[in-house]
Amino acid sequence: MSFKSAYLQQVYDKVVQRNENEPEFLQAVHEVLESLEPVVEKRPDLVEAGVIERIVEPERLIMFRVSWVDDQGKVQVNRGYRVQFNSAIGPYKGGLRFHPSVCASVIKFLGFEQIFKNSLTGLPIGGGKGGSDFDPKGKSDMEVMRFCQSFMTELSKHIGADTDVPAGDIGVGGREIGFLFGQYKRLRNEYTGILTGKGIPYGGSLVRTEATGYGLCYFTREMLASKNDSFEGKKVVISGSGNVAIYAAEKATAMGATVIALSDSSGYIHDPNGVNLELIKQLKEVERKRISEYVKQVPSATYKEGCRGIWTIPCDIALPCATQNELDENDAKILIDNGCIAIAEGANMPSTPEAVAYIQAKGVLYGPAKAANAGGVATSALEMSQNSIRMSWTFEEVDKKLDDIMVNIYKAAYEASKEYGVEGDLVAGANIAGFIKVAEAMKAQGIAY
Ligand code: NDP
Ligand code: 2IT
Repeated sequence: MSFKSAYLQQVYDKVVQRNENEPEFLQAVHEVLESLEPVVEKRPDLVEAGVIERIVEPERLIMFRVSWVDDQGKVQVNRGYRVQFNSAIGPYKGGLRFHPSVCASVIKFLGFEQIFKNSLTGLPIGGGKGGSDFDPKGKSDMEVMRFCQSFMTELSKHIGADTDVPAGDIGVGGREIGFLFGQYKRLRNEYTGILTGKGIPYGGSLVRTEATGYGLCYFTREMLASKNDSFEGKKVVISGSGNVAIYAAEKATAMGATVIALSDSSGYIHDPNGVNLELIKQLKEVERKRISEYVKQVPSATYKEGCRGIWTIPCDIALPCATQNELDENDAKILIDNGCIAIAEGANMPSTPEAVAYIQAKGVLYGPAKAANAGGVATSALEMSQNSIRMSWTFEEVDKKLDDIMVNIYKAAYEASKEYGVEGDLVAGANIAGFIKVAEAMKAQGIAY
């Protein structure tokens, strides 16, 4: 865990001291600081402006009580969070995650990653993230509504269309965004683009639902094209079966691949004929059922308990789209031994640092999350633009913009890796390209944040 630069070591040691019980946050910071070694050499002006010390400390972390009443009339209490990490290049922007594992460390790692991801999109959005340890699983629609209303009652004091614009993430989809938006409007009597991922009838953008998964495939297409290859005829394994996984599967299929496996936190399905996506959407998006239900309707497919086993299925391309640290070094070894040629991340930080090092050492194509999954937030920024001008663009227009943005992110990450002497290392390239823009803005704006 040591850095070549004594300066970076000192910055990191201080981050550890301040945040010692936050492993996910430290993991995310360590990865970015490692990438910044050549920047420290080349840009003493940024070091002098203290940009690196400042960027690892959130501008603000809000933590609040969310109390609500369940269907039995019993009072429940959850904890809510919003980290407003960096506003150098635009209003804080990033999703809300509702999952029992949510804690300050998880929210801070996600918010920190979001700074660089949002910068890479080329759009004017800063870094933020939020959520709660509330578990929407098994809750009725009315319970979810009451929770969302209570959550927004506090959150509304801290956000705004030009200040901080949340969206969805794990456990927060169209239903939750609708309840959150309704409550904001009720409290403020204001109809503004305060959230993204809204329904189409009330200010949402076409393609936002599909954007992260589609964008991931556009990015992966660029990686494959660098080796004169494509999705055509490839076998693809995708973890998760939520928003990102479903639309990654849809686009990979449209590009000529066969998606043979999907999972949830209980287990995974293997369908060598290619998963039936209409059925998956019905089970997951409409009925909110477990993925194990799939094999009841497709007897030729198999289901196995435990989500990690999905990486033992031989495939050409693996797209982790569930959660952090879901793919470790051993999983990476199995994938690569079985012939996998490309791994691109739909989830945030799904691969452990050891897995990333192994994949890169083997020369397998690797698309890091910050770059590969930036299509969701990029399309959120397009939703903000449409809300501001009170217009809506067609599906084709937004999809074309998304595709262009993903191509540009690939180029920016590749070019930065070349310029800083690590050609082809997209982890370093994405971190550096994302960092430089934010750092220049922080330097220009003076030292108070
Ligand atoms: P969803 O809630 O729609 O789906 C999450 C999926 O991941 C579900 O299949 C869920 O299974 C599985 N999952 C969640 N937690 C775990 C866990 N601890 N272990 C195993 N499986 C788990 O979320 P999204 O699809 O929106 O998000 C997936 C990932 O993509 C996250 O890392 C998110 O941060 C990232 N992301 C999302 C974007 C978006 O626009 N939505 C944009 C960029 C990144 P189960 O139902 O059993 O919990
Ligand atoms: O991790 C992410 O980029 C998201 N969950 C999407 C954030 C957004 O504001 O659309």
